Order: sequence, then structure tokens, then C-alpha cells
Amino acid sequence: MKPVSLIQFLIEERRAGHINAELSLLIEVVARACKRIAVATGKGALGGVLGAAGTDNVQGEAQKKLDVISNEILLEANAWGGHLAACASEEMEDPQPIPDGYPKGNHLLLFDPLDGSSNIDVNISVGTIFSVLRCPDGATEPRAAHFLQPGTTQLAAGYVVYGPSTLLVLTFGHGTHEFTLDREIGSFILSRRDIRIPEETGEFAINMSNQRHWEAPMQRYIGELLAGRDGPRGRDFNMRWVASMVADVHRIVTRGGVFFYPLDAKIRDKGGKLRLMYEANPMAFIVEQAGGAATTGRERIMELQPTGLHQRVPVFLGSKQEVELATHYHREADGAQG
Ligand code: FBP
Repeated sequence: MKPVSLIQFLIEERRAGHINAELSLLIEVVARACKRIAVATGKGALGGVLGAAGTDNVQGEAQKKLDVISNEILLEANAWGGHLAACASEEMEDPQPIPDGYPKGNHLLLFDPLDGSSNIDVNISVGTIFSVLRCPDGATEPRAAHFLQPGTTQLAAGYVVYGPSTLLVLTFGHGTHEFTLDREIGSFILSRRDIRIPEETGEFAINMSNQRHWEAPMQRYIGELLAGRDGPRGRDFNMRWVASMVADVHRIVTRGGVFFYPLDAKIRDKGGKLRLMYEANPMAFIVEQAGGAATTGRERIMELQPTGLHQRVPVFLGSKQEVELATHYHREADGAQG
């Protein structure tokens, strides 16, 4: 089969009427920026990019040098790209307007410039996660409120994994597709079209060290998985936890599985660990378009009405059967139907 480059694929999507020219060019700009981040992460200690930046982000988390570098690469690339009205990042409190003197576009971009920060210095896969929204009409200087749109309004979502190979996984709402970076020619090449996540799985991902803090329905659900064939599920389940959401989700997009970052007593007051706008919503769109499911344990993530740019939510996503069962246990415990 003749290799299909990302550019060719985007032209196909435009001809199919799935995207317009501006969105297509925006994705090209984001993909190009991620190629630069791949080079930076690949340099590691030789590039002096490992370790702490000595600053904290809006969430009060210590920033890694590569968090800051990746954020700057994405901001700079999208400032002059001409396809955005503004962008928002995990690393910045407020949205970043497009500098005067640069053409503005009709889209809003949200991103987690480098997901899996705790794994950077130990050479484990990290990634970039992004989500694209339409800029509301008349919003010439977009504020945070203009970004607070439900996940169902996303025009595009994607992630890039910086691992043994660099992979871009993308959706425009017409299936989920994977591209592999051909480092020799510097182009993303289509490696899997219309990905399907198996509805059934024997593999789960969760940070088990938080078990004592989980709600009762989560204790019950995971307890049954751990009981395996001797328990009510009647079969064994295996566990994986990379602690880089992009890597854990990519494993699920590749061979199935289920991922949980549930609410627990430690993070209850924050509403969860993972961020709705630039982690949960884009991953939910990608997973649902590949035949999986994504809930908070109670509600469909993409139907949530956001209340804050850096809002955190519980995340259950992956193979449909397991997401639906774990969600059923939570709703049942709440006395709700379904
Ligand atoms: P950031 O690295 O972007 O802050 O993301 C949060 C994250 O690292 C996810 O990638 C991952 O799934 C989770 O936190 C790991 O949490 P924990 O350290 O509790 O296992």
C-alpha cells in the first residue's frame, strides 16, 4: 500500500467535508510543533533538558524543564500560524491571546504540552495532548469562559506519544487514526486507519497505591478484577500502570484495556486528578471514536458542562464493557438507575 502522509490524509478529510482548510492547517502546525518536541525530548541529558525548571505551574506543580520548553514550542508555532483566536495550556493560568500583528483564526486550542511529567527524567514515554474548539462568534479577545464548551463540541482531538517511535493519534469525529513519524523524511505517515478498541478486555490500568482512598464501588469493581477466575468475574485480569496517561491510553487504543483515575479521599476536594479540558475531553473523543467509552464513573465525560479551564474530573475510559460495568457499580451505589 502506498504510504499516506498526514498532509494527504488532511486533504482527504477536507474533500470528504469532515474539516475545513483552516482546521487542516492548524493540525499541520500542531504536528510540526510536536516534531520539535520529539527532538527536544529525544536529546535528554545531552540537550540539558532533564530535571526541574525551578518554577511551579498554575496547579502548584513543580514544572520540569521540558514542560516549559514544550509549552513554548506550541505557543510560538501557533502564534504565527494564523489559525487560532487563542490557546490555553496546562502550564498557564489564563488563555494566551494571539499577539497583535499576527493574523487570527476561528479556532481555540487547548493542550497539555507534556503529559506524564513524572516520567521525563526516567526515559519513559511522555506525550502531548490537544483539543480544538470553535471560537464563539464575536469573541475577538477570547477569555477562559469562551473555552468552557462541552467535549461534544470538539472539532478535533489528538495526542502524540514520544516513545520508541513518535506516534500521532487523531480524530475529527470520523473515526480515530494513527500516524507514525518517519524520522528519515520527517513526516507523519498513516499507520492505522479507523482504529477499533475491543469492547471486552482482560487488562486494567489504575494507580493501586491509592486503593485505600477509593470509594466503595471502586473497591468492589477492582476487588472483583483482582479475584480473577476464583471471583464473580470468573476470569483473570492483568494490570498495567505507566503513570503517563498518553502511554496508558495508547496501549488501550492499540490492544484494548480500561484506564481509571477515580475520585478518592485524597483528591475529592479537587474533583479528581486529571484535567477535563486538555486531558479527559480529548482522550474521551479519541476513545469514543474508536468504539470505546469514557465516563467520570457517573456521567459521560464529553457531556459535562465545563466550569473552569483547569477543572479536574474522575476518568474511566477504554473498552466499553468494563467502563460500563464500573460506571454501573457507581450509579447503583448512588441509588441512580443504569
Ligand atoms: P501531567 O504529567 O500532565 O501533570 O499528567 C498527570 C499524570 O502524569 C498523567 O499522565 C498520569 O496518568 C497520572 O498523572 C499519573 O498519576 P500518579 O502519579 O498518581 O500515578
